[in-house]
Amino acid sequence: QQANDSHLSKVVLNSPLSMPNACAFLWNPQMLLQANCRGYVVAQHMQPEPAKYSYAPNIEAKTFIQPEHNYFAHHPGRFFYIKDEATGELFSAPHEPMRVKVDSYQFIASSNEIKWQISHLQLNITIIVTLTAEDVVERWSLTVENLSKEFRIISVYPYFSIGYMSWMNQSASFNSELNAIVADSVTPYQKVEQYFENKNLKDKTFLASNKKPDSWHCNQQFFEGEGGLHNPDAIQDKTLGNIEAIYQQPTAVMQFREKLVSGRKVEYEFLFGPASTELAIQQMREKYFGGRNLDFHAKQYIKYLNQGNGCLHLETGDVEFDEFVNHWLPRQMFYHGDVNRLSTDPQTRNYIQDAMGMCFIQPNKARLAFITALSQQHSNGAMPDGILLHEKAELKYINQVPHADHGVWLPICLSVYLSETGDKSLLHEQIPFNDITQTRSFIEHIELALDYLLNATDHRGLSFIEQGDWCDPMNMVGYKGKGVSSWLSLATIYAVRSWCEICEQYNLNIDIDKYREYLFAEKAMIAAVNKHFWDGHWYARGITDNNVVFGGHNDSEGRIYLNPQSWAILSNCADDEQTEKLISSVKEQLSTPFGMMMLAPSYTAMREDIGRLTQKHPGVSENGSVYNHAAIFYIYSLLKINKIDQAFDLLKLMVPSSETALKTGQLPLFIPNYYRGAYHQFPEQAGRSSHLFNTGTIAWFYRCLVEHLCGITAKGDKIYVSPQLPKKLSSIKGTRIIRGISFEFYITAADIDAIEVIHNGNRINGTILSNIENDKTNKLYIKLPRKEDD
Ligand code: CEZ
Repeated sequence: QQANDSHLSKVVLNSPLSMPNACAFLWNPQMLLQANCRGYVVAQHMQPEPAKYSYAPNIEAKTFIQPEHNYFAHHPGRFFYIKDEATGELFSAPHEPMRVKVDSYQFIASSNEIKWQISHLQLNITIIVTLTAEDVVERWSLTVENLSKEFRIISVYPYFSIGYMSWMNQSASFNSELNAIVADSVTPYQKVEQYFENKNLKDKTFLASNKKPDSWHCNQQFFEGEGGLHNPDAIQDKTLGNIEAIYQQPTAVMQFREKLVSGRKVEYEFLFGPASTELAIQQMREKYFGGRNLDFHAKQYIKYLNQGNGCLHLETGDVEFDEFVNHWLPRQMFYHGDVNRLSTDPQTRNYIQDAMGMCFIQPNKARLAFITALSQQHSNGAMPDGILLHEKAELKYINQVPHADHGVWLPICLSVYLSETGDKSLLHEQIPFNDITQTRSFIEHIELALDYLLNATDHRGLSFIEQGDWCDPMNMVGYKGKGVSSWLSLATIYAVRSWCEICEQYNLNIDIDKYREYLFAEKAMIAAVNKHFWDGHWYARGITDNNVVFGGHNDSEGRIYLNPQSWAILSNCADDEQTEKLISSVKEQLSTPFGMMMLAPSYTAMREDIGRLTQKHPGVSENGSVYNHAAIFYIYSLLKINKIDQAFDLLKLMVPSSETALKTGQLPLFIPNYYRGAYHQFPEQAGRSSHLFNTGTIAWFYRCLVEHLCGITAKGDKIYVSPQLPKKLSSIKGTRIIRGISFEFYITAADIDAIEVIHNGNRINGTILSNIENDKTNKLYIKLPRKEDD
C-alpha cells in the first residue's frame, strides 16, 4: 500500500544559462543516467561493477561519483544539430555544444523522463530520454516540427558521444542490418586471468535508429575537422560522408534529411547503450522500437518507479515543500534503498541507513538488507567496512580503510522497521557470520555488535576512532591506535539506548544481567563524554593520538563541529542547561541561509592529527559545508526535544526551492549531499549545491516527517499519535500508512492544555489508538496546544 501515486509531478527550467549545471537523474536496477540541462550526460551501468559506454575523450580514472561534477566542451553528451539546408543556419539542441541562444527553451524533469522543448528558426524540437524497467539502454525520441508557412529542407543530426573506449582496440562503423552505429572496443587489462573475466563485458556501444539515416559519421576527429564541436566540418557538407573509425576515437552521428511542408512533423526514435554482441543490439531493437512497444515499456518503467512511493502524504499549504516531500523525496529514497547507489560494496553505514529509508517504502526489502548486513558480521561482533552485494564484489575505495562506527547503525535504524511493520520475527532469524559456520539469532548479532563497540574504548571509556567514524576523511585522529571520537562515543550510547528501548517495547526478555550491563555502560559513557569533551558551551569532537582535544574553544579552525552536539541531544548526554548552551553555540557559529554547517571555521591547512578532512577545500564536503547528512541529524535531535520551529525552518532550508535556486544552482528534484559552507570565509560561493544525489540524508529526512511532523508511529503493538506542528503552519493534513493501516489525519493548534485526539469521531483517552479498523480508512483529528516559540 502506498500513500502517493505521483509520477506526474514535473519540474521546469526555462533557460540553459541561469543554472548551467542543473540536472535530473533516471535509474533502473542496472544503470543510472544523469543529464544536465545543456545536454551533457553521465551514464553508468553495472557489469557487475560500475562501467561506462559513453566516455570522456581521455582515459578516466575509475572512482566514485564526484561532488560538483565538472562539465567541459567534450564531456559526454547527447546533442542534436539542426541545419536549415536553404539558409545554412545551424544550431544544436538542447544547448551544447553550439550554445546558440534559441527563441524558447524548456528543460522538464519528471520522474520517468527528461524532456527538452525548444523552438528556434521556426522549428519546434522535442527531445525526450527515458530508461526501461530492466535493460541497459537509453531510449531517446526526437520530434521536429516545421512551424513556418514555408516548405523547408532540414537536416537533423543526432550526435551521441562515445569517447575514448580503449587504448588497446577501438573502432566504429555503421551496420546497415542493425541500422545502427556500432563501436567496438576491448577493455584494457594486463593479467591473463582478467582476459577470462572480461570476456562477457559489454564492450560495444551502439546508437540504433528506427529510421534509415541518409548518411553517418563515426570518427570523432574527422567529424569535427577544423571547426571543432562548435561548428563541425562534416556538417558543412551535404552529407556526412559515411566515415568509419579505425583505431581512432569513435563517435555516433547520423544525418536525416527531411522535406517538411508547413506544419509537418517528423519523429525519430533512438536507442543508445552498451552491448556484448550484435545479436543483443538486434534484440534491443525488436524489444523497444515500434508504437506498441513504446507504450508498453514506458508503462513498465513507470511501474518500476511507482514501487518507490512512500507511506506518507503531507499537505502543509506550502506547495513547493509538499511537492518535494510527497514526490521527489521518496523517489530519491527508493533509488538509495532499491539499487544501493549502484554500488556492489556499499559502505556499511550507508547500506543500513538506506535500508532504514526502505522501511517506509518496501519494508520486506529492508528486512533482507538488515539480514544481509548482519550475515557479513565478524564473529567477534565487528561489522565490516562495506557490505558485499555480489559474489564477485570486493571492498574498494574507502572500504579499504578501517572505520570504527559500523556497529552503531543497525540498532538505531531497526526501530523504524519495527515501527513500520511490527515484525518481531526478524529478531529471531538465525543468521550466519562471515568467518565461522555457526549461526546466531538476530538479537545475538546485535548484542555482539554492541559489546564490540563497548569494548573498543580506551582507559577513559571513550570510543577509539581508528581511521574514521561517520566522518570518512577524519582518518588521522586515531591511526596510531589511541585517538578517540566524541561522536562515536555518543553514537554508541544512542545505539545501546535504542536497543534497550526496542527490548522494552517488544518484550524481548533479554538476559537481565545483560540489560543491566547496558544501562551501566550507557551511564558510564555519558559521564566520560561529559568529563572529557564538554567544552563549556558545546562538546568537542575528539582527542587525537597525541592526546590533543580538538573541536573546542581553543581551536581557531574547526572550533565547533555539529555532530557531537546533535548526538549529545539524541543520546541524552547533554542535560537541559548544556542543551540550551550548545543550541545557541550552534546557532551562533554554524548557521547560514542554507542550513547548519558541519563545522566552523573551515580548516585552511592540513592538520596531520585530524587528516584528509582538513585538506578538502574550505566549505566543501566535510570541511564545513552544509553537509546535509550531518544537518539532518541535528534537525532530528531538535525534534526529539520538541524544538519543532527551529527544526522545521532547517528542514525547509534543506529542500531546494525556487527562492534559493539561483544560489544553489539546483532544481528541486533531490537533496544534494551538501551545499557549500564556509559562509564567513567564502560568502560568494556559499550555498552552491554539490549536485550529488547520493546521500544518507534522505531516510532521516523522511523519518523526521513520519515520526515528528505527522507523528503517527508504533511501539510494540500500540500505535501512538504525537505530531508536532510548527508555528508557521496553521495545520497539516495528510495520509499515513503504517502496518498496512491507512490514516487520514488533520493536525491543528488550539488554546488547550494537552493534545486532543479524535479517532473516527470519538475522542480518545491519551495518545494511544485502539479499536483500529484495518480495512477502513481511519480518520484522525488532532488538536495540539498552541505553543510559544522554541
Ligand atoms: O561519502 C560519505 C560517505 O558515503 O561521507 C560521509 C559518510 O558518512 C558516508 O558514509 C561523511 O564522511 O571519502 C571522502 O572523503 C568523501 O567524503 C566520501 O566518502 C563521501 C562523499 O559524500 C562521496 O559520496
